[in-house]
Amino acid sequence: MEGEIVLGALAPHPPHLVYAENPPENEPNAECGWEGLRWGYHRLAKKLSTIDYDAIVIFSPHWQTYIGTHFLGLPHFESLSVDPVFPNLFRYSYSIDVDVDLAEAMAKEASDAGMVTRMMQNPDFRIDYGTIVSCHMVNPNWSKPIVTISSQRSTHYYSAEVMGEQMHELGQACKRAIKASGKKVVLLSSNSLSHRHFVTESDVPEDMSKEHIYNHSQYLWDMRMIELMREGRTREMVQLMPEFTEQSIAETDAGGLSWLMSALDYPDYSADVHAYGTVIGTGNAIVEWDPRERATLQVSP
Ligand code: 2X7
Ligand code: FE2
Repeated sequence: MEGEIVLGALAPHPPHLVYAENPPENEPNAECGWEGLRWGYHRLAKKLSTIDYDAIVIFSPHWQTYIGTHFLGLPHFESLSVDPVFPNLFRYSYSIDVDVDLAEAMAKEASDAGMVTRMMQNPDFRIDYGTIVSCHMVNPNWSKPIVTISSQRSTHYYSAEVMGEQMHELGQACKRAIKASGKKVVLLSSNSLSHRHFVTESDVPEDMSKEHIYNHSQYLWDMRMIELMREGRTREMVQLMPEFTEQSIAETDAGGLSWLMSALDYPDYSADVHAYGTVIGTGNAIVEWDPRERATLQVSP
């Protein structure tokens, strides 16, 4: 049977969200915090628990590779992940299974299409916190294998336009590999939207009286992008991506959201926004695309 993408989501990764959840894997403890975003994630996780799927494929800005796109390429990784900027919030013991067959198939498909790819086969490789935070929030019991795809930094070597073109090709390649695999796959783009942030932390990190968007123009940009998602105008959203990325220093610079839109064939159905909220001034949206919506649109008169 042909494989399929059963769900796609924008799944941001501020470590603050895991910190505020207080799971046993994370050492530091919080009193509370960022409830709007966390409850949004709970809704997405609940939806996911009702869906039959084999693996999660996640694109992370915090695994930066400098020559080509890399894929996790060993069946298991286990270690302690400490956030380099927030070691006070995130010291997470992980034990992660990888769908290596799927990873290899995606790498081959991308490489056949002319992209530079590589499998990560160093057993001591430390999984990035973007992968861990987003995967924890959508599936806290880690019941499914994952594949992480790295960000190859074209935005900074070349331009946001070049990154957009490469992510279009990578998304299409991943989609072809998933179809050929016969598997049901969930795709996550792990990134914030606008990304200017405060440079000092309050004494109590979860003090929500200090949390707000960094500036109004960032907020307007985030709302513009979310509006296009909600209206199913994702081709326009992708066209705006270079300007958005530059003007709000967005984490879309890594390419994940463009990759996701391409893999989903640029949804023209409405996205479900589970939450929008700020973390140290950055804009974060938890957004779901359910491809069954497209099928519904096609059969309706
Ligand atoms: O990596 C991040 C991020 N993208 C947003 C907010 C806070 C911390 O880390
Ligand atoms: Fe980040």
